[in-house]
Amino acid sequence: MDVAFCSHVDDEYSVGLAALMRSLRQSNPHIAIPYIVCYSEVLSEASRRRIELEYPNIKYRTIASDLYQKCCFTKHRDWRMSPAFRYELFRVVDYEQLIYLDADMIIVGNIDELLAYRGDVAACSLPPGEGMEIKHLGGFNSGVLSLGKRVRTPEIWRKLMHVAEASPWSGNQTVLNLVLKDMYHELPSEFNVGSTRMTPEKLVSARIVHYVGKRKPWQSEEPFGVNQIRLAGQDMCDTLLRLWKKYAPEE
Ligand SMILES: [Mn+2]
Repeated sequence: MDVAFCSHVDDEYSVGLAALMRSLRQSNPHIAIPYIVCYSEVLSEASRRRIELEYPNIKYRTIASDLYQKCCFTKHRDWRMSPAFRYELFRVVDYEQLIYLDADMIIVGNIDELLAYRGDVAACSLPPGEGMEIKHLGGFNSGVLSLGKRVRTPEIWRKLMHVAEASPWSGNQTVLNLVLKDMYHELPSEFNVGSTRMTPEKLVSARIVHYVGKRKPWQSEEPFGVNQIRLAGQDMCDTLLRLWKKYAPEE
């Protein structure tokens, strides 16, 4: 099977990726395809050990961060890793299909359907009202992306960079949508269920839970932001934190 997973991490997000990998192995023990872990500049030995304990087939790749210096973003969020690094996916030419997963996710159900997809772009659609600049246009959430070989080309990469450098955007999701929205295949929503509008019903049917927002579950001093707590409720946030901790790496 010429398919690989891919995530982008720094030393902090490696904690999220370790939990994601553990949840992947527990919910889908039959899956051991290559996992490309991308980082910019350095990834510590401790981070490497943390993820290598959780997944058997890791391949490291450095991000050519210099290429993305001219991409700027609005200040609504303090991005630790540049969101522009996501465009680097379009410079990975190996593998027929590349499945990108945000490191702030937990896999709780079978994902064979996601692995079986072959085509240009597959993603879950954005819930109505979400998506910052594209909230009135609709589009896809860029946290889970299956990208075929035909879209990982210098032409598409240049198109993304052209849009990315033209204006300060809220994140990469807007840019990816502006370039790729017309060709995307919609995955069932269970493959990327955002934490902010989580309900008990959605959680039961979810295959992938996405801890969206500024705060992350491994940031123990404040694992959820006020917006998340207001929208999902304190009880649901407690449930989501317990779920994440089931897969958290031992520190
Ligand atoms: Mn995310």
